[in-house]
Amino acid sequence: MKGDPRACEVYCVSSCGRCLPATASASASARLPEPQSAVTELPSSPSPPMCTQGGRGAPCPPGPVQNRWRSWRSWGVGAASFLALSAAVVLNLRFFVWPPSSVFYLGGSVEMTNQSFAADLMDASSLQFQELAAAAVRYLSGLYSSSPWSSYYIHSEITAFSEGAAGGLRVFYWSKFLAPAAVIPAIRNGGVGHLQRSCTGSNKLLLIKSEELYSLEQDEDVLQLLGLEAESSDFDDQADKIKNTANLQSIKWQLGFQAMSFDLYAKYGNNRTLSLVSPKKPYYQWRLRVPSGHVVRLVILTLHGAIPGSCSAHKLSAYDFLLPLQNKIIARWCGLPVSGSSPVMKLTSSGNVMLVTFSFNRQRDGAIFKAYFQAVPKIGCGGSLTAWNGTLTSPYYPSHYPPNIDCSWTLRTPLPGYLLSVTIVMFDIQDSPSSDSCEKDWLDINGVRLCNPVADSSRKRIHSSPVVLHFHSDESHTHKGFYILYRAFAQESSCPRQFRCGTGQCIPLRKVCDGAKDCPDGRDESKCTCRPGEVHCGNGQCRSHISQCSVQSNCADSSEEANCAGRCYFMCPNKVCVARSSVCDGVFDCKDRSDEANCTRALQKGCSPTSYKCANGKCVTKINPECDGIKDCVDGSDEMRCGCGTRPKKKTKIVGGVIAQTGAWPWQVSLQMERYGHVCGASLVSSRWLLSAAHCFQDSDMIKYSEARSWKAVMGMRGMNVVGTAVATRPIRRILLHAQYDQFTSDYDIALLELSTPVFFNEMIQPVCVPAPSHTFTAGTSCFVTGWGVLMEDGELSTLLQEAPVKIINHNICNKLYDDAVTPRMLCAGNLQGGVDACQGDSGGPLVCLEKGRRWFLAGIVSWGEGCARQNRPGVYTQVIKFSEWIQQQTKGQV
Ligand code: 4AZ
Repeated sequence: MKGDPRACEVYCVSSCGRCLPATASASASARLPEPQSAVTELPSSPSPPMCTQGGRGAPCPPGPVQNRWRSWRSWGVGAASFLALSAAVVLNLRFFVWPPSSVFYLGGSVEMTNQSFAADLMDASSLQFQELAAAAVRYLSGLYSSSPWSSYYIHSEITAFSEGAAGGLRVFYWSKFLAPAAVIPAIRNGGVGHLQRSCTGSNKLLLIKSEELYSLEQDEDVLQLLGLEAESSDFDDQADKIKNTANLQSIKWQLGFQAMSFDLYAKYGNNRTLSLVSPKKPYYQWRLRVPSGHVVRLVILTLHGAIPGSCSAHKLSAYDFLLPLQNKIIARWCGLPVSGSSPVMKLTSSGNVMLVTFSFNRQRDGAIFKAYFQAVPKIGCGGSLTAWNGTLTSPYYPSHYPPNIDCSWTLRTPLPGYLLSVTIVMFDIQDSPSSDSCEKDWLDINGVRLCNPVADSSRKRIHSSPVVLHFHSDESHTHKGFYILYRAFAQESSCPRQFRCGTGQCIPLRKVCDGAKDCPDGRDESKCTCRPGEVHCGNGQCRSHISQCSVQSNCADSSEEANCAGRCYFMCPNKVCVARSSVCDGVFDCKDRSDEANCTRALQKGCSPTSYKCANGKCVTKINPECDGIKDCVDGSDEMRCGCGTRPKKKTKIVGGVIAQTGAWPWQVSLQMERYGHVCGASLVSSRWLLSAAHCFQDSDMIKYSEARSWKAVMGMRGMNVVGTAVATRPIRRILLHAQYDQFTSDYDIALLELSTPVFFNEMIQPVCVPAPSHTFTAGTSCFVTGWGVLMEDGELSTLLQEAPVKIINHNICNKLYDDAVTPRMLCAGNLQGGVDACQGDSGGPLVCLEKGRRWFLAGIVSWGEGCARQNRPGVYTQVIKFSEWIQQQTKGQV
């Protein structure tokens, strides 16, 4: 590969053959086929012929190669006795001088970058094959002869060519060595560095770029398929067998060297067939090739007549290389009697070649094996996924995953505050021998490594976002892989604005680090790191102890004031302690309303919390005088900005709601992102401004929710993405988040969005009235929440706008239900029996109440809640009256 840092990879030499009492270095040099190293003129050791044909599966015609083979064999049998005799003599004389040597093989591949693949190179008898093979052999000899173990190198043979990854030509070869056992590890270990240096060399024909080298097992099949001899006195054994066997066919069978090879190439879009009918030979191999940038997919259709469980009877193997190397086996079947109409198995290679071999020890009749292969574009794996739900599979699932891959995925929820449930539906990967260590193939989910079958109880796990998965397959044996489902769900549904114990139990935030163990596992007190003199706020912050129970509330959630016992900021007559932030906030916390009496804060400036302040500074004590059709302020300011809150079109999901009539809620806005569609709701409050929830615009690692240009506002719409004539879409110019928004408590969950250009009002598009700070929405009043949010927890978004009637719930009652998580900036609405509520996707949308002047006022902004429509878990909204002044300031009075 061009610039590939892995160029010249060299792998361990790990196997050796039978030990021979040979004249190690002398013998090895004598057999070197290269002129520079030949000492004694013994015949070189060509491998027996492998019949390589153009892919049609025709029998190999007799020819010069076979003749050579015959002469080689007769030489071999004769030479065997000669060698045995001389070896015995040499052993006697020299055993104590030279240590015994072993034959071993390396199988490998190199890429010639200045050559390219051609059809002729699948035919070993072609001139082109022979020329390039000779050049490659010269290269290998040069490589080894300049290495410290040159004297152990015997020779190399080229077995196949394929398209290289770097656009060149890949050459597959094996090399033979004869070395004393003590030297083998040195070759194995010391070889790497040396080969790496040497393989940058080139000659006229070759520019070598990358190299792979593997040990070649002395497995009977491997030797036979490569046409290699078992380096031993086996000739004697075989001769014995011949003597005892009458049938010639059987003799041939037992002698081996009977492999037949077929070379096939499939372009993208073609299926090439492999079949074996009435096999006459003990070894068959198909060298499959596809264009570079593709992988081989082998589909095995039939595998008949096998003897179950017996690998010695026959076996079918698939390799991720063009040589039958043990460590490159993708899959192997030993006599599984499988057949039928559906594919038996689908395998995938990691590169653009695959070797399929079939070996028998007995001749069989009838169709044994049918398969086809095809080129499949190579896909990358892994990546970052941000979604509400989805699936994740091993590469090419349900085909077997390829060997030698590493994939990393990061799963994230689209919005913060959600958990991810990850379910393993199917898991079939190469087992590791020991269940503790996953050494072969494995899937790691957030640091937990899986490689053996997964128990049903462990299939589903809940994780916080992000979840990191890593899949590794080693270079051999692949399986079907895995199929995983993931789904994001609201964290709130387990512990809304509360602390979650290790046991899953929820406790109020204020009980965290309060010195008393509230969680059964003590987790609430386990990470209390405040310094001496500091107090722990419920949200995890540390604040000076002096501020506790003082006029200055320092914890964002006022939690430090919740346990103020005798040092209460404000004590109601009935001994209820009221936090500083709840005094004079417009909400009656004391039964006798004393916490809202005598308030001197700027907000009220001389007016009581419930009295309306006219533009001239005068107060009106009438409840909700604004826009009621009656002039209450002397300056008429209470009826001045009242072009809002009407539904011109209406003459007359939200969970548990109904489909809204066209034009029923003309201030309802859908906030959409280009890639994700509808994400949140909003309310139109003027021709230029929308109100929504701050939590809709919190960035995740993957998505910039805070970028105004990612959003568009769709107004005048009822059916999601149904673009009626009244529908208006506007890009967002800017998003103004409340500076005190706290994503952990959802306090100050409000945002203003400025449209890039003003929208024109019509009967489908109208602004809602923003209430004055003095406006009261009395508990028990029935109001409406609207939106396209999900129709049930974990359900789908609604396609038609939904409306649901919800009642305003008393602040104190709601706070009891939510363990004090409802701040003064929040308002609860719903039905304590459950059944009706806002839900995911409604966030940012309006909670509106109809006031006396038959105008609709924005009481709340959908913010949070524990699940949706659950009993005693009402919806929690941002209380708009708390932000009336902020809205005026931010929009410079445009609302
Ligand atoms: C949300 O996740 C959400 N039941 C909105 C409202 C509620 C719960 C969740 C209230 O957008």
